[in-house]
Amino acid sequence: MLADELDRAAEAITGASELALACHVIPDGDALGSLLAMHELCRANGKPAVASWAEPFEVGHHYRFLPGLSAATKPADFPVEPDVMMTFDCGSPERLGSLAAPAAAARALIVVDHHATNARFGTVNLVDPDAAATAVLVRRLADRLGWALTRDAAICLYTGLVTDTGRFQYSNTTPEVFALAEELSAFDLPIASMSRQLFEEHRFEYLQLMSRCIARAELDRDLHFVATWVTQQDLIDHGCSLEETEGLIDIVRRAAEAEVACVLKETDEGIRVSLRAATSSDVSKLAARFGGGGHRYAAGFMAHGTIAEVYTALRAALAEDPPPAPGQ
Ligand SMILES: [Mn+2]
Repeated sequence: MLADELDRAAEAITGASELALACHVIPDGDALGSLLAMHELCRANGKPAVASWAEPFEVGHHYRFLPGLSAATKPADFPVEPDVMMTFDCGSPERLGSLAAPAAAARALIVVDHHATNARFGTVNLVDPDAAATAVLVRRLADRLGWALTRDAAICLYTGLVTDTGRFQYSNTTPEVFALAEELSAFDLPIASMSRQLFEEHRFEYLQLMSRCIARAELDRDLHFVATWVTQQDLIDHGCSLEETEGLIDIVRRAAEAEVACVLKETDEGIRVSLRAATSSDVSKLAARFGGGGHRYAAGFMAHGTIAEVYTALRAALAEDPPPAPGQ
């Protein structure tokens, strides 16, 4: 069935006069990497294409080295009624932000994604929850199109692969992941500098903000739940952007006593909640109870109210179905 969808996607791409490419809001490494890889492959193969994501039209500090960023189109200049549109790493139309409107208006919509909770909102749904990253699906699609990879595309795809597998550490790190990593690494990728920029480098101001957030983190030993939060005042006090705090959850989730980890962030649109499961819990189900989604081990949602209100509601939901101790 996925082979059929690959055929249909390739057919739609081949027949398109222009492709309108988009990924989810506040793009992560896989969303940006998949989007920019496809844009680069379109360029290399003479297919007119535009690439964008909804406001805030910015990229996190960790992704600024990605080739092709400067060729992205502002969301305001994105086609209103695209002929063929493609979305990357996007589980639902809402995750497209303001680009949900062109997605709804497009003649054909190719959804390329690996979220199990994907709403299959395309006319073609290239959705494989077993794929470690959307980047894996972009590679398969390029193969089906007969499009050879370029070094810039390889850098973008590797970024998607290495970020969504947590540097080849999560359980989604399959033989296919290593096979693709091997193929991509043959393009003389700057592995060491990419690793530092993607995972290690932070501004000193962020390290200090992180220390404040870690200091206030709360561990509920009965619920096996650890949580902290970031307020807008924290960002002002430390001169940090919200995007910069993306990796905070990866520090919080290291608490050995916790099965579920959480970071709540105050944004202009509401409270953004990130969830992680350590071992056997499925946080995508928890996120879905609040209208969100994601993967078994990594999920999230947006909520109205204050941090305290959302935190209380989340704890109440967890108490109804308490997660086991980690490792059980
Ligand atoms: Mn992804």
